[in-house]
Amino acid sequence: MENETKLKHFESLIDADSNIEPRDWMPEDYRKHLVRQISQHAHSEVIGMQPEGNWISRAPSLRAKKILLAKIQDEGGHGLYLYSAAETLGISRDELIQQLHSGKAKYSSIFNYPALTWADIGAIGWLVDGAAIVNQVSLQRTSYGPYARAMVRICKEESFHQRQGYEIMAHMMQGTPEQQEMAQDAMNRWWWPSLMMFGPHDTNSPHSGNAIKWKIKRASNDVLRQKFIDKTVQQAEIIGLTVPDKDLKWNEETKHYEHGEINWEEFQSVINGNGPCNKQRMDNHLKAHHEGEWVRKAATAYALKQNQSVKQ
Ligand code: BYC
Repeated sequence: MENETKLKHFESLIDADSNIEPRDWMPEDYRKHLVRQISQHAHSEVIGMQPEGNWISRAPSLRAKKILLAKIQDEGGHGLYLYSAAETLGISRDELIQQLHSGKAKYSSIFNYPALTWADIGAIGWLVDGAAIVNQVSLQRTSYGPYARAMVRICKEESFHQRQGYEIMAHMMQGTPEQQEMAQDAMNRWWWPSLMMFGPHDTNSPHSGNAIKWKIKRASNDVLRQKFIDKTVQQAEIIGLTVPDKDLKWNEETKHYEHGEINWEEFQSVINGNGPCNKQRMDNHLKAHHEGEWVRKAATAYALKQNQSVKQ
């Protein structure tokens, strides 16, 4: 087919809400857009294991430790589904990791903040996974088939993650004044970075135009952020936590909460490498990558040997 006919076919699939599959022709810009977004998403899942991983050995009970371990392993699994989805677009895992190490590929700003107390583990599950679910539920209907299918399973797991975080916060709010203070402090530190996870306002989001046109994004950054705020403020009230936003107020007409302005300078500074933990996160990733080299080599050699014996 001529390129123009191929483009028309691609557009007709998008218009009909059909998935684009790896075998289908797609515009180069669509492919690149997906590689950027899916790899950023995969890197976020894997780097996101670090703030929580730090607390496995300090979990306050065996039950809490088992739940945290399971959650962190889930995040590693999410990274693997997403790297596989990105690989269907014709880029290798090695190249994706190289792009992360060189700084060409980003990961979510949120994982550059430290987890200082056990209450932070509650706040991460409740707020960070809570924000991630709102975004990922909408991505279950994204136009690229392998990405949409990965999201279905990821969302089921994220919903357990969100509940375990909320349970920790609810528990602490029923505890001693010190525990309540710890929970409020974690809320104060994670609230604003969680809102930043949805990305810049729609008017400042350079990728949104194509993303909406190609149905990669099914809802805009601001729409998803608002959805998260509306449901989370009510959850905070139920357990007695205060949202650290003096401008937050319910608008009876729109039936939404209005919120104060996000500190976009902080967001830009964090995504440009200057957050409190950017260096630590990348150093840890590089170290684990180098230390795991022998495993990758052994796995590749084993796969080659298996292939040879099948051919013989
Ligand atoms: N952090 O035009 P825009 C999890 C960048 S992990 C860093 O709006 P787009 C979990 C953006 O990349 C779940 N950078 O972009 C794991 C772009 O820069 P580049 C993570 C950000 O792509 C472990 C520029 O700003 N979820 O749940 O249309 C433990 C302009 O932005 C961020 C995902 O990855 C950010 N927050 O929209 C616990 C969801 N926001 O690339 C939990 C998938 C924006 O031109 N991703 N930027 O250099 C998306 O839905 C979209 O990519 C975004 C941004 C909404 C994040």
